[in-house]
Amino acid sequence: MTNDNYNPEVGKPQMVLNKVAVIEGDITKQQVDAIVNAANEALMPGSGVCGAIHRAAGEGLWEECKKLNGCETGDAKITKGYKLPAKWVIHTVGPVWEGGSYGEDELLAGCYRRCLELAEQHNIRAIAFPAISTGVYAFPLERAAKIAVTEISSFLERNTSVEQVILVCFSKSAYDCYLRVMKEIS
Ligand code: AR6
Repeated sequence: MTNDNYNPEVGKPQMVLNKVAVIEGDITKQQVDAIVNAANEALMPGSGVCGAIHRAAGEGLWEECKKLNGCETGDAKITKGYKLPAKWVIHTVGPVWEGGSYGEDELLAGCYRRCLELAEQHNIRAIAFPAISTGVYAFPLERAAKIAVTEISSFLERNTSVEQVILVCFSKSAYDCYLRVMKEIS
């Protein structure tokens, strides 16, 4: 029997979203191959998640970051994880929120894409992301979460090397927001 309504694309977002988990927690504690750092263009130890990652990784991380010549907004660079449980840290620089008309959405999408490209190049199977730009850089959380989930699922649709993506939320409200967005998009 043929089904004229058959569409192989239906269900695909749901399938790739099975590889995405949302948790509330501290990214520095994640037992994954790589964690993503919401960094600054100088790749200096800062506050927020960046400060926590540098503290947990130890001096070696900052020594390696110094040699990388910084990182542009929307781009990403990779280092070792030093004392972290994760083998790698992927440093990406999210945009500073300036109202939304300065290419912030596309820059943030670029962060997720570049991190996942680096993950693919380094055979990273499990990767954890914080909510890039949503702290000091003040990107609205729900808008950022939609961009994160959209970019991650479109990457997972065309790439099978990354098997697990963990979205690490640092508060219950961020966790609830991500879950809402995941439901909307799936
Ligand atoms: N684990 C997971 N998420 C965390 C953690 C943690 N340990 N700590 C904070 N968050 P932010 P940005 C969340 O400010 O907005 C730094 O100084 C936090 O609740 O760390 O991209 C850098 O050096 C928020 O939702 O990064 C840059 O200068 C999210 O991580 C600048 O801040 C991102 O908040 C980057 O700002």
